[in-house]
Amino acid sequence: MKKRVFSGIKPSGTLHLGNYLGAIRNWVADQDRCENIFCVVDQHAITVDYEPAALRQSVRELVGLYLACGLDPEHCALFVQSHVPEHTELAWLFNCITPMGWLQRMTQFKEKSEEQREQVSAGLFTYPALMAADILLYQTHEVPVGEDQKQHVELARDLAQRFNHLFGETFVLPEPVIRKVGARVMGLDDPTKKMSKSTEGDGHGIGLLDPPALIRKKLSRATTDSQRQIVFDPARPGVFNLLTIFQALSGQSREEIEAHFAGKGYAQLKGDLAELVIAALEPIQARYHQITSAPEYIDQVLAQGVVRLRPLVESTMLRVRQAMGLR
Ligand code: ATP
Ligand code: LTN
Repeated sequence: MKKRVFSGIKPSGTLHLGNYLGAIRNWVADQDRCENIFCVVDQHAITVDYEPAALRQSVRELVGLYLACGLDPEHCALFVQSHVPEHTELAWLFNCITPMGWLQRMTQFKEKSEEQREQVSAGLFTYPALMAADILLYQTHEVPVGEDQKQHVELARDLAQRFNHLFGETFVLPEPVIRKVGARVMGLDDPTKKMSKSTEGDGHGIGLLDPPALIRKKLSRATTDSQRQIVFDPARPGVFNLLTIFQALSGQSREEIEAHFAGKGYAQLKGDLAELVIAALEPIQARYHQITSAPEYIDQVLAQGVVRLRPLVESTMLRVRQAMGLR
């Protein structure tokens, strides 16, 4: 039996290289071996300040990028979270059995609530219960994500265990799947912070739709250091990040890459890396423009995803409602 895989991305801005290397690329690579469910988690995107029109636009862009990166609707159910209302129903039920202390420990909440000085919503706090609902609703075995989401997937697993203990065996216990290379791509402007869709600044991230000239410019300005040797040294985060991106895209070993750059300078590293990134993104961008020129196609893929998932959603929810005494 194939393992069932679930993952999702927030439509909170244009996807960057970190989202690609940490998440989507790995989903694509494993799609033949697994039963795949990939979601655009729009209800997670509304936990912080947002613009409704921009959200609507981002949802479509994200689905277009899923397809352009190589997710095949024949092998994957692709859908938008809010189109399956059971996600929020299950999230409420989970809210009622999630200890406050578990949520208070979440590092993403601590970081995001500091950014949202004006108003921190209750939704931002209970965000992991909704994420657990996304995952557990589909009886998921594996959740491929970047390093930053490990804590949330572990909370989902703990909740599944807690539910099974309180109400009887109902949920599969999911596991995070995190690749060794590319699971935490750092910002080009500040290599001590992870590359994020929602971080402002022209030189922060490389967008999957960035044109070649912009990619060259951003990389040429990436923060490095005043040393000379081009080696994988975690104590030198700028150079380490550039080399890690190089490793993820070239598939070469660290030794091969260090040998390639021996005796060369940062300008060469940045230039070679730019060409590697451009070559990786070019086919994605071409497919994206082709897919988005026929917008009905995206609607059709999304509708098909929801239809395919219905039986599984209904069978889980029936068991959950009965187990909790709601039926
Ligand atoms: P936001 O800035 O709005 O929080 P984000 O850029 O962090 O967005 P998410 O939608 O939270 O992106 O993440 C989507 C997927 O990409 C997740 O699996 C996440 O772990 C992964 N991911 C996000 N940022 C990185 C990164 N810098 N390196 C590797 N993987 C990442
Ligand atoms: N919280 C994740 C996005 C997300 C997700 C999920 C990832 C929401 N639901 C279910 C994997 C599985 C994030 O911020 N990147």
